[in-house]
Amino acid sequence: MLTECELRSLEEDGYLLLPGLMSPDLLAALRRRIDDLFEEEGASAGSEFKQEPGARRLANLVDKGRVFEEVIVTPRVLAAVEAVLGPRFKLSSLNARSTNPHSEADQPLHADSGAIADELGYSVCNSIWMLDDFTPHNGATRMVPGSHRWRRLPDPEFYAPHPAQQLVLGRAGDVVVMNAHMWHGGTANRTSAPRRAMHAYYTRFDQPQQQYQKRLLSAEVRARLAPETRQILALDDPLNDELSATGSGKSGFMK
Ligand SMILES: O=C(O)CCC(=O)C(=O)O
Repeated sequence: MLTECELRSLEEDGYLLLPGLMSPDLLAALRRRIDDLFEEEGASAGSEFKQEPGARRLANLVDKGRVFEEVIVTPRVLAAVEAVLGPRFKLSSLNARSTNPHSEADQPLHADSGAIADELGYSVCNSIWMLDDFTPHNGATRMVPGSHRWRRLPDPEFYAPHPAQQLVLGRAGDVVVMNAHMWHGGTANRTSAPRRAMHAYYTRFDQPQQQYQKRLLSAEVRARLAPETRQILALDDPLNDELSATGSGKSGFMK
């Protein structure tokens, strides 16, 4: 499913760009649903998780449209996540983030959930679904290749450019899978249009979900899910219930 070269990028750099992973129809459906949700949710958008100055966010997306149930089980993405986390993992959260036009600040460099690799290895892996082109000026994500192997977190005030950082550019429809221990962060959007992305975030079986899916999903959505989708959401997993009922909700940098 992944080539040697793709696996090596993930292992050594900590990220892998999957160009054109979304079909034009999927891209259009995701944009449409996400724009509608921003409109419907207004000032409360993102409040199930966290809100962020300079960007609009949506949280708990699996509960908000059938199209999202499909994306969380995309085979190429799951193969890359498995290469990072090993065979036992689950969705941690599905969010959208749209960097505002003329936003002023970069996000600080961070590792997602403030996680550090432990004796079992890596525990967090994210995928960034580009719903707009990521250009040098509109808030593309910066990444510090190889930093997932350093096993430490950046200073929480690391807003300055890191000497080794790369701006990850791509076209709408591309997906980047990243080892989320790798230091990264969104950058300021210096254009007049928003830069939209969706984040499908996965975690190892022994960690809490960032958003406890069993509690957040409506009965109607839960009733229609395919077995594979239930599994990736850890809906029938007593260990996840124990871990996530109290322990979820952590961001890499937002309070
Ligand atoms: O949307 C992006 O460019 C990255 C965002 C990110 O790293 C985060 O919100 O934790």
